[in-house]
Amino acid sequence: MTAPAWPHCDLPPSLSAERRGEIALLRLSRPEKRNAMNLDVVLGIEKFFDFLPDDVRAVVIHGQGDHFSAGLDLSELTERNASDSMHHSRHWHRAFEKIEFGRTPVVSVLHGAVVGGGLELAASTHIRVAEKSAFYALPEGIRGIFVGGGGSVRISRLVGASRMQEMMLTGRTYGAEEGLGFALSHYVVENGEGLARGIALAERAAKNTPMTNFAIVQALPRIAQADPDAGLLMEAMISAIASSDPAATARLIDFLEKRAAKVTHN
Ligand code: 1HE
Repeated sequence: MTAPAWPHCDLPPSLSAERRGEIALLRLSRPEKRNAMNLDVVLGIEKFFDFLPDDVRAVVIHGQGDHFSAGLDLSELTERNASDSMHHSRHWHRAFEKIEFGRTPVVSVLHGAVVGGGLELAASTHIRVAEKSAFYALPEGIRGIFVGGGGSVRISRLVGASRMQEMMLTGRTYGAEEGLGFALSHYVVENGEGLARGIALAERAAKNTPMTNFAIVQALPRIAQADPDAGLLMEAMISAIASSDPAATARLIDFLEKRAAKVTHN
């Protein structure tokens, strides 16, 4: 049975989407090509985030079939000149920026190959849940190309430029568990359990106030990249705005009057 069409915008057949309460699920649906991303997919991702309904509070991205994504659809590359390739890369940048700096937290659920542009997509999400089958690689070096979906900014930020060089120079793969060591994986779960965990985490993040999530998604990465003086000033301003939100006051009173959950560690 095919999922009903996403009513908020037209998506290409290689993408499908559905609602689960406050959460929207976006699925890469091109398993016969291992969810390799052609321009249709990239533009579809951008459109999905452009037309995300206001009442969606978090998004989960996952992949159909045995792999999250084999990256760039390499069949598109053979006919492009340098100028086409540059503009093509800028499409990827725009689409993934909508994820990284959008209105909601975005969770990616990873399994099988998370390679090349697939890893660039995952790196633009805020929380990464990896099933044990997931493996990370940047085969661009082997293919005679370079990252073009924001990887040199986002992946190098996660793993460090040195490790990224090593991955690209040698084609080395890292597994889900190894990815925990450098934030490619935030969670590792059994095979087949990623989507449920990803949805649970998205639902958890969706319970934060919209203002706090805005600060975490929009402000925090910019503060982290700013010079420390400007960063601390931005932090003070965002912190003041977030804590003056009536929703924050209500939560603080709930805690002080013993109605809110304590922080627990199990
Ligand atoms: C593809 C692609 C693709 C599979 N573009 N068609 N990415 C890569 O270098 C990874 C290339 N793919 C692989 O290494 C393997 O396909 C996988 C490890 C991901 C999966 O292996 P497997 O055995 O399950 O599948 P398969 O038999 O290799 O592939 C099934 C089909 O998908 C086959 O097509 P078919 O017509 O023969 O059935 C493959 O050709 C096709 N396919 N991957 C096009 N990537 C913004 S810049 C980003 C730069 C990059 O992402 S570079 C990394 C590219």
